[in-house]
Amino acid sequence: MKSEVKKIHVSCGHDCGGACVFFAHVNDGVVRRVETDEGEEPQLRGCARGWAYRCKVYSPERLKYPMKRVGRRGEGKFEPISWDEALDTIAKELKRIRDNYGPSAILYDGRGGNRGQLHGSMSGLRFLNMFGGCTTLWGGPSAEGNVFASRVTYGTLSTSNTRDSLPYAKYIIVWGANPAVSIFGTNTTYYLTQAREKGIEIDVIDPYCSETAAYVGTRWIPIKPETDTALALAMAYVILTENLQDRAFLDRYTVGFDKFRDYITGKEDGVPKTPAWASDITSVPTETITEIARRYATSKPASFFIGFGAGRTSYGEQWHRAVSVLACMTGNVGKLGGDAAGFGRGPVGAMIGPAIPIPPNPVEKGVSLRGGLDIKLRNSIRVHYSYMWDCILKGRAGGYPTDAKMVWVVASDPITQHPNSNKGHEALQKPEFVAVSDIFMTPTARYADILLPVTTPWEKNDLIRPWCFGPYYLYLHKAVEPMYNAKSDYEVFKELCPRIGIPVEQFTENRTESEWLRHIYGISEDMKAEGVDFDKLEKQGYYKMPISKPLLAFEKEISDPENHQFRTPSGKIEIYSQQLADLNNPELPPIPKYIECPEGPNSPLAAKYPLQFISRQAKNRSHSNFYNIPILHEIEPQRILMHTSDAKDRRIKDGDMVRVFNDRGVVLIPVRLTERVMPGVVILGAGAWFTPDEQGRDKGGCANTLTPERVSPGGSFAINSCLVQIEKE
Ligand SMILES: Nc1nc2c(c(=O)[nH]1)N[C@H]1C(S)=C(S)[C@@H](COP(=O)(O)OP(=O)(O)OC[C@H]3O[C@@H](n4cnc5c(=O)[nH]c(N)nc54)[C@H](O)[C@@H]3O)O[C@H]1N2
Ligand SMILES: Nc1nc2c(c(=O)[nH]1)N[C@H]1C(S)=C(S)[C@@H](COP(=O)(O)OP(=O)(O)OC[C@H]3O[C@@H](n4cnc5c(=O)[nH]c(N)nc54)[C@H](O)[C@@H]3O)O[C@H]1N2
Ligand code: SF4
Ligand SMILES: [Mo]
Repeated sequence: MKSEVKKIHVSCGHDCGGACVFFAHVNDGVVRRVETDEGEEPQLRGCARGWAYRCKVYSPERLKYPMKRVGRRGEGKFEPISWDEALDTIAKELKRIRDNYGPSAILYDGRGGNRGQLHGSMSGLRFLNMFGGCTTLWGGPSAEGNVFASRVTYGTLSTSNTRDSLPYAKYIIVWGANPAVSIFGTNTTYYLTQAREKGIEIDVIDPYCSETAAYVGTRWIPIKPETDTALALAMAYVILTENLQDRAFLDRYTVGFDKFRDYITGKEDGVPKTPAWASDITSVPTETITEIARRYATSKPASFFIGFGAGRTSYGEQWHRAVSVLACMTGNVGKLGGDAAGFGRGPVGAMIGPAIPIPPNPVEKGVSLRGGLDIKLRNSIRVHYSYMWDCILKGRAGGYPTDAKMVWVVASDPITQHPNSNKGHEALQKPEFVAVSDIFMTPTARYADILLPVTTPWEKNDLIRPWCFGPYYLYLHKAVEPMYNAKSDYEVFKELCPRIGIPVEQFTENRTESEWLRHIYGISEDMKAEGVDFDKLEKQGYYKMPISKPLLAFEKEISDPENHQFRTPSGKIEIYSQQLADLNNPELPPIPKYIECPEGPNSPLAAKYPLQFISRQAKNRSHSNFYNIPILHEIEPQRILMHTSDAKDRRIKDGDMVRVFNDRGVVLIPVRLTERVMPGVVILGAGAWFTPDEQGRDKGGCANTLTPERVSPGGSFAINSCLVQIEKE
């Protein structure tokens, strides 16, 4: 008799830009094949990574049992041990370190490798805060400059319409974004395609002629990395001097435009921000600047599609602030087919808050960081992701809030994903104890003293929020039993409780996994306000909100300003921010300004390292996830892209092995010569695993071998402000 095939709802659960519907066909406890969303529109259809997910779950490289290190840190030599030994050792070290040095000596790097609301790193934070607290990290590598700018300008991160608003635009500028690869909400490219099919012009501003430019773009506008603010300011100049601005909108909804105008015209500093001025900086021709400014101001409505790439720069928040001002000058905020160009979270389906409840961190007692702009306060209590290595090396003597004696990495691969991997290698030699929980032997896992094997999202139940943009939620069902000896993170922390004196019921509240998920829904104001039918969500694995027309951000603030103020101190959109003026930091001016980057083509370092190096998301990876899935390498082999003219002087041919280097490290990698990247700029896909040879030269193609730890004044990872040289190997 044939055994029954069950269709179980699953998804990838990583931080990939999307959250798609998949069904695993399970028979005799094994997933035989997968199927994506074939249901009602809009379908949430998956990408190649989702289709290849079976290769991940059943990968022979899965960590199969807990292990202890027997070689040097980083060498990757381990010996299997029992779960009891692993958990007893971690419990002993946790207690020893807390009792000898205080809980702040435990540095917790819990990140978004798993975006589940129950499992992943959040359950660890619940556990550690019950245990006495820990030092955590701040400064999301994604878009901290954007978060900062959006809070200043709009007082919120929810600034975007639902994506189905895009086809209503008359003109779209995709800027520092590549949604054809980075997804940015599962259906984004679907709606951009609809716009394109309607004949809407889509200009793409990027140093790289991205997949989005190639697929839906009508024009690629190459720009030097780091200079986008200058372009935005010159567009403002054109709009202003040609009197194309929406004066009524500015008067009614914004504060401080007059101060911005004085800066743009040069009244403030003697430098008019003309297209010629910006052209010198950006290398975008003056005619193009004038033309896109006019077109953006006169096509009503017009929409920016803003990504995070240009924000991951030395003064990334200035660009984010500047594009928001353009959206205000043209009255595109709160309009169907328009866009506020803020952080971009959608009006529904955000679900940022509800997760397994995390008690207050005793280490942060008395300090509230919620929504605050005070970077000094943040740094006094947490460590910026970019500075994790420096903090471990220098500790309190270096001005950091902790002398980290224990590092626990959960759902994170900082050696690959944080800047300056070689410094990471040095730093991870120092702590007294390092624990890592992961699915695979990642570059960071190689440094663990105790390494714990965890389950993939197919081996547990969880809730997943849509990637910022809604309007839907996913309930992931367990499709197969945990592979080998793997446990979920939640299970790991639960089993640690009795070992360190936390009653298990305190951690579990006597809830099963599915009871937790229902509870998370129960405490989620968002989900209830949005009318999410939890029974339906649980049963079918996804819940698409029935919306008959696009939902608009700021609709009420725009239609009824008397009763709906913006959530800024002035109640209006802040082109000039008094909060920033009060910070009195010339690098965070109250109006957006262009500030030249310290590691760019005009800096002295360019004599030695003349090429600007940027990284971007790759279509075969979700950050470091999927790097070890061979079939996905075929989609996009890891190569550095270089303009043909830059290769000529260096006598480099397409496919040659080259050395990409600066003072921070060396990457050995094949080169791809192309016209799809600007001269003077080279670009690499992020997320390839750091794989040093005996001389410490990375052969894995890891971008962060080269990137600086610089943080923008608003908190952005400034990894796209990076200079390198390339030579033929
Ligand atoms: N496939 C895939 N998709 C992902 C992810 C992934 O790992 N893989 N990660 C997800 C996550 S967590 C995030 S935060 C987002 C990140 O989303 P983004 O940061 O928007 O994505 P990137 O690809 O890094 O950058 C977007 C574009 O910006 C360009 N760029 C870089 N520097 C500059 C600059 O100075 N100026 C301009 N104008 N453009 C510049 C790059 O060439 C790229 O085409 O992506 C999400 N989507
Ligand atoms: N140079 C450069 N660096 C970048 C970027 C860039 O564009 N360029 N992008 C930045 C961005 S936007 C981000 S968000 C960060 C992402 O940085 P990270 O969050 O560190 O990266 P991920 O690769 O998503 O996930 C880390 C690990 O989580 C593991 N994992 C997956 N599921 C689970 C689970 O359930 N439990 C546990 N314990 N582990 C699990 C994966 O196997 C993986 O090793 O990287 C940043 N770094
Ligand atoms: S990796 Fe992300 S975008 Fe691709 S199928 Fe999985 S959930 Fe969807
Ligand atoms: Mo991110």
